[in-house]
Amino acid sequence: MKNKIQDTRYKMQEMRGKIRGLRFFLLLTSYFLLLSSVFFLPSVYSHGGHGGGGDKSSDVESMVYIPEGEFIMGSNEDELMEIKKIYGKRGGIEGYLFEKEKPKRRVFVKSFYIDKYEVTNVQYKKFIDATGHPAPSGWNNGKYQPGKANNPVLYVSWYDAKAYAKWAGKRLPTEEEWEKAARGTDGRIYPWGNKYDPALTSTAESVMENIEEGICSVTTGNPVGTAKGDVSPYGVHDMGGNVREWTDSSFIAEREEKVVKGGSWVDLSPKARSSSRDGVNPKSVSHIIGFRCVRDYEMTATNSVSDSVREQS
Ligand SMILES: [Ca+2]
Repeated sequence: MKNKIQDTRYKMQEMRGKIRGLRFFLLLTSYFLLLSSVFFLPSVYSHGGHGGGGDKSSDVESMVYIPEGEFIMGSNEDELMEIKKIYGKRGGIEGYLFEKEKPKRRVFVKSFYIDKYEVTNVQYKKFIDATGHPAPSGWNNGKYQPGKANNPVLYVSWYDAKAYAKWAGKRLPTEEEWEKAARGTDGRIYPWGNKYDPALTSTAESVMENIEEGICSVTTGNPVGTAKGDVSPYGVHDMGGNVREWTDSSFIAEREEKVVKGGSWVDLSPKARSSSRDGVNPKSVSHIIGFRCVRDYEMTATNSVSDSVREQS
C-alpha cells in the first residue's frame, strides 16, 4: 500500500515536471515570436512605408483595384447648405464651385486600377530622365529638392501629367473614377467617413493644429501616405488632402478648364470632401496641384499589375 502511494506521488511529480517543461517551452516560443515581430516585421512594413524622405520608388508604384459598378457622386442642396453657411461667402467663388457639385446622382464606372498614392518626385524623375521632358520649376538641373523623393510632384501642368501617364502606360483618371476611388459606394462625404477630422488628413486645419504645437514645417505637402487616416474605402491614400489632383475631365463643357479634385495643405476642409471640384486652366502649374494615374482593368489583366494587388484591394 505504502509503495503504491509512493508510486502515485512519483507519477504526479513526473507529470508536474512535464507541465513545467511544457510551460517553459511555451514561454520560450512566445519570446521567440515576440523577438521575430520586433526584428522581422519592421523590415516587412518598411517596404510599404512612406513616411521618410529616402528613395523608395518601388514602394509607391502599387495600384489599387476599383471594381465596376455604380456609386453616389456629387452633392445635394441640403448637404451644400451647411457648407455654404460657413464657407460660401468668401468672394462668391467658393459658393460658385459648390453649386457645380450638384446634382447628387448614381454613376456607373467600369473597373480600373488607380495609383495608391499621388505621383512622387522620384517617380516623375524617371520619366524626365527617360524622355527629356522639362523638369518642374523648383528642380535644379533635373533634380528635385534633397529629401523630397516621396513628396508629390508639383508645378506640373495637366499636359505634363498627361505626358507622364502616357509614358507610364497609364492615363489620368476621369472625374468619376477619381471620386469613386475616393468615397466608395456608400455616399460618404470624405474618404474616411462623414465627419471631418484634421488629424486624419493634410489640409489647412491640420497645419494650423501643428502651428499651435510649434512644429509647423509644411511648405510643400507631405511625403505621400503620411496622413494615416486619409484612406479611402478601397485603400487609396491622400484623396482628401496633401495636394489637389488633375483629372482628365472638363470642368464645364464650353471652357478649357480641367477638373481638379481633392484638397491640399492650404485648403480648408470643404475641399477634402470627395465631391469637391474645381476648374483649372490645363496649362497652369501650381504648388498645390499634383496628380495620380489609372489603368483600365482590361489593359492590366495581361500585364504588370498582379492579381495579388487586386486581392489586397
Ligand atoms: Ca491629394
